[in-house]
Amino acid sequence: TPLEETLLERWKSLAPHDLASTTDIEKSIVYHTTYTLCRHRYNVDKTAMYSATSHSVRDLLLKEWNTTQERLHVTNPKRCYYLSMEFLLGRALDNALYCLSTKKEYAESVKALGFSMEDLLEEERDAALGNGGLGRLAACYVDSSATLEYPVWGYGLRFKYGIFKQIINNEGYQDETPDYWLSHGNPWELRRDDIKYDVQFYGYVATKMNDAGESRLSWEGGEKMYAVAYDMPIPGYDTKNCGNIRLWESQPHNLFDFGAFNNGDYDKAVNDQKRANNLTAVLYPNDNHDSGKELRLKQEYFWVSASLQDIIRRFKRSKRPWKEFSDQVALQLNDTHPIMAIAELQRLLVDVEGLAWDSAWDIVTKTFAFTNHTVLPEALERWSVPLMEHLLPRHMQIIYDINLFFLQKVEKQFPGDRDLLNQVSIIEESQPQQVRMAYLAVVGSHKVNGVAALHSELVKKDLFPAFIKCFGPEKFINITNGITPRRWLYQANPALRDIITETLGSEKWVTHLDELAQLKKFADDKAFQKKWMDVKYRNKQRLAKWISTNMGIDVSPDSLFDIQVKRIHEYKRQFLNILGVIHRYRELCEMNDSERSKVTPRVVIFGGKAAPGYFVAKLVIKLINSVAKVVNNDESIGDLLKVVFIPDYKVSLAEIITPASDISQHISTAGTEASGTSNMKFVLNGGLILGTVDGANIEIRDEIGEENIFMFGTLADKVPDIRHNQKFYGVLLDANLQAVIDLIESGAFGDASIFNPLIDTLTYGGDYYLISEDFDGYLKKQTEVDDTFRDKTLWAKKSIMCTAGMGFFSSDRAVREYADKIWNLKPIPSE
Ligand code: B1H
Repeated sequence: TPLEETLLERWKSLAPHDLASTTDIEKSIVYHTTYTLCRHRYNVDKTAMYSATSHSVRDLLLKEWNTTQERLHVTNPKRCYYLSMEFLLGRALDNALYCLSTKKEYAESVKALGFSMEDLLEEERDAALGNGGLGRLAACYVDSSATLEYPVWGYGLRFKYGIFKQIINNEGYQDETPDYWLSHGNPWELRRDDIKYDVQFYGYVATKMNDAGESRLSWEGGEKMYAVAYDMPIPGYDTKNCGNIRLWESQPHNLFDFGAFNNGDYDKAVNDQKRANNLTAVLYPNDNHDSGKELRLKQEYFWVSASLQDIIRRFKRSKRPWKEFSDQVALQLNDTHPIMAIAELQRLLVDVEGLAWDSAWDIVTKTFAFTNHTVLPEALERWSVPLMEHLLPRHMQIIYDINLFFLQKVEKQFPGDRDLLNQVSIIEESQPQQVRMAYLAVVGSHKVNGVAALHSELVKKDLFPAFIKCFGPEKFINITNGITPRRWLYQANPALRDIITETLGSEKWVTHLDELAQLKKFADDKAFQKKWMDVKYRNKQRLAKWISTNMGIDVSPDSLFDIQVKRIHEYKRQFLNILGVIHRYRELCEMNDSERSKVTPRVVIFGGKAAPGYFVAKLVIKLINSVAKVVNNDESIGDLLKVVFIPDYKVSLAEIITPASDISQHISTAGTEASGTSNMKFVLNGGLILGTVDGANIEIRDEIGEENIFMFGTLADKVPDIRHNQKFYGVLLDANLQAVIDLIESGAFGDASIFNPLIDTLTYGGDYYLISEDFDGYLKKQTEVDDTFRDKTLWAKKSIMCTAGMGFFSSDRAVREYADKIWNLKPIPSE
């Protein structure tokens, strides 16, 4: 019940704004140490200090969070909800300090209390609730939405364990340990005990009479769990607007099953509890791969059910008629994972709210839009019909009906075209039948988008060709990914940030990234080039120091830093990279001193996790580490070649690694990497790219100029024919590649038999990722990289032109495109 008007005034006059202010930071930190953490001043360590400081900063954020919610409550605008299984946020403190423009003040206060801000920042655990690019993209989009003052909320799951921690063991293999990121508490989340919904599983469908005496289908019985909300405030940069991510945690419904207990079945009583606690315990660690596990489907439904209940409750408060739902709500489906939301909204509208099927379906299709992030067949979710019937019986019926009505429409439009009906059916006629989730998304959404220009073409051509016939091409659009310049330049690269601001005369570029284009004027300026390359050098020193401290390997910042950090996957071709390294090592071994003196010294840096069950990917990690061991200990090679595999690659490490690259590699087989976003981060930080004609590499080339990027490899439209021919005629390995394989097989990097399964991927049944086909082009480009790097002036110019051309790749631009082309959403200014 809302408070009366006079009481509201009293509440307002008592609002404790003085406690959440920057006037007395030290006091606020000591207050939180004493009353939030209950720590005595004799007992304050770095961890406690980090926590107290974060709570103090959180107060500032919550003030903005509250006024933002009040503003939205009063204006009641259309809102967008971004449904994403993953949010790969990384650390929050540094970002919040910058967004609130109070880093300097906090650093001074922390110092006055006897600590260093740098130390405290290192205390924070990454929020690693994601696998890779897809989860990090969601994090960049909520940053931009908050900054641009769009009323956008993210909805996801509060996993107790994020992506596993990667350890490289003594033999050079990947081991996994759980990431219990909440072990020291999490000051950045707020548990909302009052925001709690029932979520149902299993059971059966019954026919029931509603109040109007009509018969309705109803989902009965089964098992219930609670979803409890946790909010994470998302600061906007240079605005008083504050966004939000709402994450659901599963909880037992009946805290204790007294019935079972009284019957003496203590195990059963505890069982429900255990099951509920398990549901949101762990993030599935597969990138670009569908696990097909029942628990995963349960997680997906749990999350979308709770989110929709929350969204509908908010909508109902506005007292608007249902037909206005899509004027108030836009729902963006981040890949196939939340697609059950389509069937769930239809169920809630028809079964629970009593709408007619057609009116409900009209609302559903006007509300949802779907982003596809991959064309790899193994990543596209399909759920078996028997599993779905068991877990979500009513949804299965609804999906059948959605399919039936859709196919009837297609039949009317194209009478007698049975092939077409088979091609677009949501149900795949296999044994057992499968629900094609991506097809359900296409049928249930008003827009479908890919994430880079080439990818969006492939989505139309390869994934959904038959749907173009049914819906027309306008439904399928492209919105090229973007990254937030706040985290990926402003925060990660302070030295570059400062010379950009100094040169451009203002910080406008931080929210208007196109302003970077003005740097082009200085690309030939010798003094500016020197400043620019000095910054790069310092960033390389910072990374070299990290590597030396944490891995005991010494690398020289004078070498060319060549970096490939991303999930380990065959399609991303880290294998090609390490085979190239072995080729380089072979050549070095054969050179005399005079030849060696002309070589560009290189440090080849790898990083990334392999899914725990992905055998071949894990073998690539082993090969990299075996090669590193030999090369790094070959004294005759010295600094000419070093190989480093940085363990446990994550957002906070990316912030140190990205600014330190001379070259980074984005070398996926053409047509496989939907977009890539680390490519954008490296180029934004003045790093050059060695890449294939794939994903967003293509648009980066178009923006920065083809003279500033090293590109090679087979084009996407040639790939299918080459694969086809290989199947028939076999693979004739490139001669240099054969020599590299021979070296591995000679035992130069340890027991060669271990690597057989890896080497087999090049020959048996074809070289699916075209490593042999692209090997020669790759080596030639690498030579060009070496030669170009020796021309310091030319390299400096290219590096400046890289950063200068990256305006387009801001996530601000991407989010604006979503708002204009899909969500029909307007910003709600905070002032
Ligand atoms: C991307 C995924 C993905 N595409 C399934 N697809 C997953 C698929 O847990 N699962 O089941 C997890 C992740 N991730 C990436 O999305 C693309 O590979 C990148 O190219 C792209 O840049 C990124 C963001 O669009």
